[in-house]
Amino acid sequence: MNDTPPLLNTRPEWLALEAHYRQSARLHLRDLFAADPRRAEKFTVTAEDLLLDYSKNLVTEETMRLLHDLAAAVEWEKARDAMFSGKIINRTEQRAVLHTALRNRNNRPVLVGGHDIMPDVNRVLAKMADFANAVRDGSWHGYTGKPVVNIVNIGIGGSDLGPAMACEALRPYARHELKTYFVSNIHAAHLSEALRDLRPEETLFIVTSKTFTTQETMTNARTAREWLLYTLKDREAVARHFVAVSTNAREVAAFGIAPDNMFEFWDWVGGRYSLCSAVGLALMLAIGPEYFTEMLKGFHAMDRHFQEAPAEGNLPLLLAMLGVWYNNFFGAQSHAILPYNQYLSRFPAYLQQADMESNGKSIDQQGRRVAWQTGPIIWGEPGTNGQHAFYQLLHQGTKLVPADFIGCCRPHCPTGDHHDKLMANFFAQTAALAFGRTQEELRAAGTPEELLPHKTFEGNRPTNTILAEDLNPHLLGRLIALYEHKIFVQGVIWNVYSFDQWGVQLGKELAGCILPELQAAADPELRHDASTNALIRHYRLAQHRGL
Ligand code: G6Q
Repeated sequence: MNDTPPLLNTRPEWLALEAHYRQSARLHLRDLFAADPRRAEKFTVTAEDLLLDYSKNLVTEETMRLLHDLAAAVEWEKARDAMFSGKIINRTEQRAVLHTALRNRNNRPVLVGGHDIMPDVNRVLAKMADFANAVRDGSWHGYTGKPVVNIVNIGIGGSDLGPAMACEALRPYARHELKTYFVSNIHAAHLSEALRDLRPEETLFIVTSKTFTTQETMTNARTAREWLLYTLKDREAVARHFVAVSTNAREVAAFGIAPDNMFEFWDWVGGRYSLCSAVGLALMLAIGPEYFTEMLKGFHAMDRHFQEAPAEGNLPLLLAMLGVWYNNFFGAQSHAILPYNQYLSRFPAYLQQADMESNGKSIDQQGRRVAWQTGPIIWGEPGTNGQHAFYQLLHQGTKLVPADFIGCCRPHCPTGDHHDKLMANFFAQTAALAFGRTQEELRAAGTPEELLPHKTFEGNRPTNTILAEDLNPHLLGRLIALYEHKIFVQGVIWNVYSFDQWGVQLGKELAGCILPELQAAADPELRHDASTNALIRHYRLAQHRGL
């Protein structure tokens, strides 16, 4: 039996969308809204208090039908079920993809190679909770008997961005006497600035690394260990001030971290999908096990929604299809994530990794070069800051930038009327982007003729509005899972492997080769290209001048 799927761009459903695009490219949101008073209602879906209004997109009911046809043709439901059931869907690494098991709150068995992984998941969660409670109530203390007041997570990429983003997002739920810091960059400034005002005897390091071999993390961890021992002077102190989150027990022990102080996870958890695993330890320490569990329940609720909601109301599926519409038919190169919530300031950066490392691929699952666009460039900043920076381009530039506006109805800081003002901007921006301002409107308002072209807003800029009641742990879980599953569906449509990341290897290997050349006492023989050779020589000369 030949199970090679047809090329995406030869599928009849794809060709139908291309034809539909040619017909609908001249549509304007002004006309679409004028023609259908029920448009907003028709194109709004909810899951609990999470509302998605996608009516300000350049779509008609026909567009949505055709997009659903495409999703059905690639059998997204079959692919989803394969992921949830633990099939080896990450074939280039021969791994199952089971971040959903980490928050499987109904505890139904999940089998990997015939072994139910739920007892392992629950055992590690319980161990994390015991540890978090002990640190938070002061019964875990440092080498000199002092309680921990500083938590420093040392990790990078998937071992940093999730807990760093979530600690910021859930700051109102955190214990304020415990300060959390995240050190990822190998630039020594990151570690030294974080440690500048900290006292070693009150500081706990979490070395978070799936492999425990990552250059940046291990270099930072070793420097942190020296910093600690410089003051505490006894290697035994390491056991009270360092814990590890890893899959590599051997390397953890070699570093001097006691096996009891290692929180394990498994190779079926991808780095960028690992927040619900022990990688979330810094977050659990900050907000406590109860709120952490609330977040897991939120993830689980969205997992269930993704599995059970009908296609027309399935939020991750809808976001995925709308993204495909712009990415593949309108030629949009990027997608903006614009949270109107300061606590979500790291959310765009988090999604940047989740999306771009997952779907930034150009080879399909059969090893052929794709002839269609895959993952977009993800970027963004919190509103309203972005309005005073890059929104000019969104409103009047030559590029189409679809955007997700994310906001909450209730504030955590009910100070004056800040929140109403924030949200007035939130609603205003999507309306301005969609409907613009016409020359007739400007003329009627007395705008001088020569300024008319400059002050005109064409509108027709597509946005999704994602609105929730308030930013709590449960919502954060749902929001992250919403995007995880959106990314998953897009990977299925584009027929790429979303759970590997071979594209990060080459640079790492070359850096490994260049490092000894930078450090050699005598001028090394350089065998790179002319540009890289010259740059290395320049660097070495500058270093010597500085001696
Ligand atoms: C994420 C990637 C990557 C990874 C980092 C850190 O999906 O795999 O960002 O998380 O390279 O790796 P370690 O956790 O092994 O240090």
